[in-house]
Parts: sequence; structure tokens; C-alpha cells
Amino acid sequence: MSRIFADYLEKAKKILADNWAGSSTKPSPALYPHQWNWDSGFIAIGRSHYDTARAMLEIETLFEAQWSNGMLPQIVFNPEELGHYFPEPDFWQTERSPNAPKGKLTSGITMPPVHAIAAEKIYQHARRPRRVLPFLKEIYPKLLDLHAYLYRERDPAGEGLVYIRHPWESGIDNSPTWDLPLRRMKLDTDSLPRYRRMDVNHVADPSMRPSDDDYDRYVYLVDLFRRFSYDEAAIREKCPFLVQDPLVNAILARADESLVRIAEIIGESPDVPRAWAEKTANAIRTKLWHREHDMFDAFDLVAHELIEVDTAAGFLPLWAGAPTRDQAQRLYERLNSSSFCALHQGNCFTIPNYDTEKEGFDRSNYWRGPVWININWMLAQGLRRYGYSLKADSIQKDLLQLSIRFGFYEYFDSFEGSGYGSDNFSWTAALFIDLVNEFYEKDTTSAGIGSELRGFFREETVLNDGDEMPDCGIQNLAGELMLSIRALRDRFYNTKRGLVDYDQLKESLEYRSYRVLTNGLRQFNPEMIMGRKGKIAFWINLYNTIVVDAIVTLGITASVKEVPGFFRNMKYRIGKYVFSADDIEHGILRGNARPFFSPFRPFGSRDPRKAFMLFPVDPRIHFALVCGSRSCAPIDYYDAETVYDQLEVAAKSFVNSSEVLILPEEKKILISEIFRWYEKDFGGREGIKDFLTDYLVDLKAKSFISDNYRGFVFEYLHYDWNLNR
Ligand code: 2M8
Repeated sequence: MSRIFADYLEKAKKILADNWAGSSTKPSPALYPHQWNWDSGFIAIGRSHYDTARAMLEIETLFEAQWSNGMLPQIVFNPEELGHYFPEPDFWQTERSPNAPKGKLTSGITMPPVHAIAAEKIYQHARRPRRVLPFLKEIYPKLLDLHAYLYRERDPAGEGLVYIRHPWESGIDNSPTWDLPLRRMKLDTDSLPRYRRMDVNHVADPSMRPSDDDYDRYVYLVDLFRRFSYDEAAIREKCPFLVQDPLVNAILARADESLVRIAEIIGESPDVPRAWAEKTANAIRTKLWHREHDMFDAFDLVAHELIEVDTAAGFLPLWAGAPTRDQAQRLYERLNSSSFCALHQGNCFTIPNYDTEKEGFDRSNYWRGPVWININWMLAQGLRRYGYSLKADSIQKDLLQLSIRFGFYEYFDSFEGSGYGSDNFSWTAALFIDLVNEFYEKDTTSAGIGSELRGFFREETVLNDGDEMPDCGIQNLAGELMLSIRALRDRFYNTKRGLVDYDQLKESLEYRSYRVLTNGLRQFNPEMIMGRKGKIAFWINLYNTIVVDAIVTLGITASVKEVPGFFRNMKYRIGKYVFSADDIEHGILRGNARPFFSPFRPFGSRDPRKAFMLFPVDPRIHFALVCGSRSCAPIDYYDAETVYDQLEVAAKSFVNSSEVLILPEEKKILISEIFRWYEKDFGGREGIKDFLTDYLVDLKAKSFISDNYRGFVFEYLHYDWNLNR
């Protein structure tokens, strides 16, 4: 593990430990001293990576305060912490409702239902998932009650879209989306209940919080709810604020999907949550889509119209798989424009909460512009779901950088990254832990480099030893083989996501014909391949397909590390010689250079295969050679004509992906272990520096590297050997 992540993981865990209040976690030490609904979901997800017991307890504690009608309250108050927040139980007066739980102090509204997602993740991340089964069985009916409450009470027309009746229910309190419905409310400030804000005492600058006018409206709504004794039917009749919001509904549909999977795990019928998930996703994609904006907007049930305000919430339906392909592409284009901090735009951090080009955008005011970790965390997963993995990587990389460089703040300046609101904020710490675990530390294989060494003593396997020979003449074999590899790429490689569908590939006709062609390689003389570009493309393609072929032949399911000496022993016979993936990489493409894990060069001094060595070494090959693992480059087909342009693209996307993190404040560069293993190919550390400066798109990062000639250190990111399945 990279030292820097180890240090920051410890910091993040310490924040959660310090904010632990005995059976749940405070969102932050002073500003939010009670238990908050969706905060607990995110916190449990972070904790699930190292403390299953507390992760479960967090959710259980929250559900102990569930109302008898199924509503899960926005806040569960800690009786020992009263007096530092507004509004507290004396203001909510939830005892007026017959549904409020006895012996628990809660608010009278709810929040986005992330909890089924958290419960599923607790199970997935547990070292011993079986031990989580009793928790899942106990929490499942409560989760079901919560969702049933939302569909019954908050979706009276049965559309599949639930409404919120207070901005606090959205979690994105002063989002510009609420301006119109809130300002429409006629307030008689004299008849408003008297109240005193406490939040402004805890922040450096009150202008970074909602305005007093906002608070008057928040209070007006709470007063209305308590006057109606929290009776939903009565509230619905009179409430001036009823909104179907894409964030809440996307989270609901995504959580319905988790309910389906939990039901399957514990042997319950998944039919009800499955129907909910489909209905809500469908309603989002039809009713909340704004055709001209290419965006999902909230629907105002009082004014009967879409609220034409585009915030980051409008992208979240991606997480629920709600958008059509076409909508997803439009969302991506909108997201990846200067309005929302384009990919590698270089002057902003990941996705701000509001369109930076709109008049009301405010880079430091709460939910009116800054970057929020939870929103981006959900968004990155949504983008990944639709295959936009480069964008997802870049968001996740920015998220890690924000916490490392500026601290575990509540929200961050969209341009400078400086932290605002509360420091030591729990969900920022929790989701940092999740990101590091999910994207940098995951390695289901205990085998490391040692397994490569053990491989010296294993039998070699020649993969192309079948009887069936191809029809094409040997003259055409190389061309046919390349066409066949291209056909495999077209059908089974997802080049954007860097993944391969091994199961489909294995059963396909394309793979069968590829295998037959490889048998022909036994009679093929590689000297027939002409020109440096042709040779580079041929050997890269062959390397990549040996790896795929071997994964399929050996039935590898988790990691190439399952097979000791995988790259050394899986071979093709080509003419008079046999070549392993290692021979192709280190012997041919790296000009017989010593691999990082071995004391020897692949070809001995008299080895005739030395005739195929390629000089000079082009370091860009390292971003084109696919080793069947998540950290290596996305697989593609390389064409002799365009191979240099393709290598250029491969290098650029790798350098700008989450495999390279630049931390100017730390004077550190965190880069993929590929750069350590092949330092020599890049021309040493100086060469790596130049290479990074050439390809980095972020201007700040670029100038940091060129300005700090020697004043920084490299740290190497753990390599993810899990299969790129
Ligand atoms: C913020 O909201 C509370 C009210 O719920 C507040 O401003 O006092 C929001 O950021 C919300 O999303 C969050 O759950 C809560 C606690 O972190 O603080």
C-alpha cells in the first residue's frame, strides 16, 4: 500500500472514531452533534471496509427511531447533546404525531434513502459475509417499510416518483433548484415562530451557509407540518413546497436495486422492490427529463412544471441506470462541458454542485456551487455504470486529492479546492476510505511478485497446438489474425471501460476462428512482417490476445495471479520458436530488457529470437500492453497504419487517469507502479518527469512538475491485479 494512503486512511478512520457517539456517528464534531439520516448511510459504507460491527450498529441505531408509518427521520437527536443545534425536538414537536416513535427524539421529515445501498455494501465488504446475514434479515423488513412509506405517502398518484416537502429532505438544502418554490411562498414574518439559528456560530463565514431568508422558509414549513400533526394527507393539501426531485428518486431507485439483491441473498422474494426500481427509473427518464437542457430537473407539484434549474443532482439518475443510452450520452456531454468542470479542464475540481456559468453559481456557498464528496462519489459510480470510466476515474482521483490536499472538509471550493464548512466531516472521511479501498487497494490475490518467481519452475503451456489449420494461405496469416483480433475487440472488449467479456467471448464463433488462426502461427515466419510500425502493432496485438486466450483457456476468474508464472508460461509457437507474453513484452518490445521481477533477460546471448528485438524502446507500449488486470491499460486493437497515434492516445489517457495523482501541497506525485517497474524505458526519473509533463492536461499539475525540478518525490500506487472482467 502506498504510504501516503496509509497515513490518510488512518486520519480518516480517526475522524470517524472521534465523531463516534456510542452507537452512531455525528456528521461533524460541533456543527451537527446528532445522528443524521443519509450521513449514517455514507458513514456505514466507509466503516464497512474495516469495522463491520460499527457499520451495522450505525444503521440499526438509525432504524430504532423509524416511525411506525415507515418514515425514517432526518435527525435522531442525542439527548446528551441538546442545545447546540437548531431546530431541535422542542421545535419539531413530533410527539403530536401518532406515528413518532416513543422514547426517541427525532425530526419530522425524512432524507434520501441510501440505507439499502449501505446494507448491501456492508455485506459485500465484510470479511465474513455470512456473519452479516442476521443483520440483513433484521434490517430488510425495515428497509422495505421505509420504501413502502415513500411510495404510499409521498407518491399518492402512483407515478413511481416520490415528493419531498422540505429542502432539508433533499439533503441539498439551499440548492438553487428550491429558489422558485421557496420564493413563491407568501411569508408573514411576524407570524413566524421565533427561533435562533445555531449553525452560523460554528462556521468561519456565515455567507457560506443558507441565508436568513432561507431559514425563515425552512421554519415556516416545519411549523406547517407540526400544525397538521405530521398528517401526510393534510400536509399534502396545504404544503406550498412539494417537489419530485431527481436526486431523491435516483437514490430511491438505486436503493430498490439493492433491496432486490438483499432479498435474493436472504431468500425473500425480490418482486416488489424489482417492480419499484423499474417504475421509478422509468418515471425519472420520462417525466423528469428536460429535452432542451439535456438534463434531469425537479418537478414542482404545486406549479405543475419542471423547475428549469440544472444542478449536479440532475446527473444522479445515472447511478440508478434510469437514463436511456441517448440520455446518458447527452448527460455526459453536459457534464463534461465547462459548465460542470470538463474532463481535465485544469481550472476546477471535479463536479461542482451547480452550473458554474449560471448567475447564481457561488463557489463557496454550501449547496450553491461547491464540490460535495457524496454527490461526486455517487456520480462517479453512475458514470461507470454507463461506461464513462475515464470521467469516473478523473472524478475519483479529484475526490482523493481534495481530502489529501485540503483536509476532510464538509465541502470544497470548486476552483481552488479549499475546504469549507466543518472540518473533520464524517462522510468525507468515510467515502475517502471507500474510494481508497475500492480503487487503489483492492487485490483479492495474496500472491505478489513471488508468484512470478515460483513460475520459473512450472510447465509451459503452448496454447496454439490444435489440429485444425486455417484456410487462408500462410502469406495472409498475419493480416487474417489481425482482422480476427479486431473482430474480438469489436464484440467483446469494452475499450472505454477497459473490460473484456470473457464469458461471451469463450462461447463465440469469433474466438473459435481466432484459435484456428493461431494454429497457423506454427508455420508462420514473423520476419515477414514489414516496417517498425507493422511490427509494433503485430506484437502488441499478439501479446494482448495471448493474455485473453490464456485467461479463457485456463478459466481464470479473479486474477492472472491465480496461475503462477502466467506471463512466462503461456506461449504461442510461431514458426520455429515459442514466445510467451513475457518474451514478447520484455524480449521483443522492450529490446530484451530485464523484467522487474527477474534477475535475467528473457533471451540469452545466443537466443535466435533476438533477431526480433525492437529498438529503440517506445515507452508508450506500456499503456497498450494489456495484462488482463484492472490497473493495466484498456484493451484495444492496434493498426499498423495508425499505431503511433493510438499509442499517443493510450499514453495520454493513462497519464490523466486515476493512475497518476499530483499533490502539489505535499510535493508528491503518486503514480502507477508501471513507472517504477519500467523506469529505465522512460529514461529514468527525469524521463518520467518529462513524460508526465508532455501528457498531463491539467495545467496546474503540469507547471508544478516543470517548476519543481527536483523538489518532489514519487510514490507508487498499488497495482490492481484483479481481472479486467
Ligand atoms: C446539512 O443539512 C442540515 C439539515 O439537515 C443543516 O444544514 O443543518 C446538509 O448538508 C445535509 O445534507 C446533511 O445531511 C446535514 C448533516 O451533515 O447537514
